[in-house]
Amino acid sequence: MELLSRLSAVACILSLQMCAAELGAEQNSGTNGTSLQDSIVRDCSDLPFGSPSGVYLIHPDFQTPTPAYCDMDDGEGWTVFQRRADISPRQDFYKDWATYKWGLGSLTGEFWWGLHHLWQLTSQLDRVYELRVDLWDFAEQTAYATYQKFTIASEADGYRLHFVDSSYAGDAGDSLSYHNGMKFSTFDRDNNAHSGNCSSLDHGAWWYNACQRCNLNGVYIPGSTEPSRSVRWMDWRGDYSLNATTMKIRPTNTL
Ligand SMILES: [Ca+2]
Repeated sequence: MELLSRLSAVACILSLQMCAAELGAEQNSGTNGTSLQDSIVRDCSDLPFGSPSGVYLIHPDFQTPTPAYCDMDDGEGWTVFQRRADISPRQDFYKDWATYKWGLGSLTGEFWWGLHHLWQLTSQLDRVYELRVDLWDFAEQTAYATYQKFTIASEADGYRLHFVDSSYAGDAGDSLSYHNGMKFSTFDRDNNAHSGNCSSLDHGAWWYNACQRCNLNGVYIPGSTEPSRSVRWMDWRGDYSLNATTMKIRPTNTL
């Protein structure tokens, strides 16, 4: 029963039909104890093992079908919420609060998924998320960083970033802990600790403090002479504008 429902859910996703209610009715009429909650694909980890990477409809709030890019390459089902890459024409990431709330770019290219969706997904009480950041430079070197119990607060709290202190692991260096506990800032919403607006100063949108050790939504400018504005991760390459980045989450089920 559960397998059939899962397969049905995937069929719904692949045909981009909104059939969550139908699946829920089917599940609720069953006798195997599963619930609507179990049948909904909330994040990419709910997709069947072996699903290919790509764009799927997920339901971060259990009901609203929301397109998301799922990285299935390691079989873990990562929900990707940010990607920078060497793609032309360039996606402009210097956008306002409303744009960062709902997302920008193309899910198959460069994009920001949306703070609203991130808040919905990470505010679930029964799932905790690991954040993974992957970085690429122009010499084909890569590095990564992970953080545990990643959450984004509500819009009323400025989509504040939080993860467990000292939970950094990886080989990229810890450039994100400086931003832990900060609200998100855009050029039209100064939520940072600097006297000016870090978003305007560093030409990006981020959980700026005063101001940053990483700026992954900065300006894509290889060889930049304006390092603070570039797509950088200070503790890996310093003042260096990166070739590519991704940010993604998966539930770890360790409350
Ligand atoms: Ca400020």
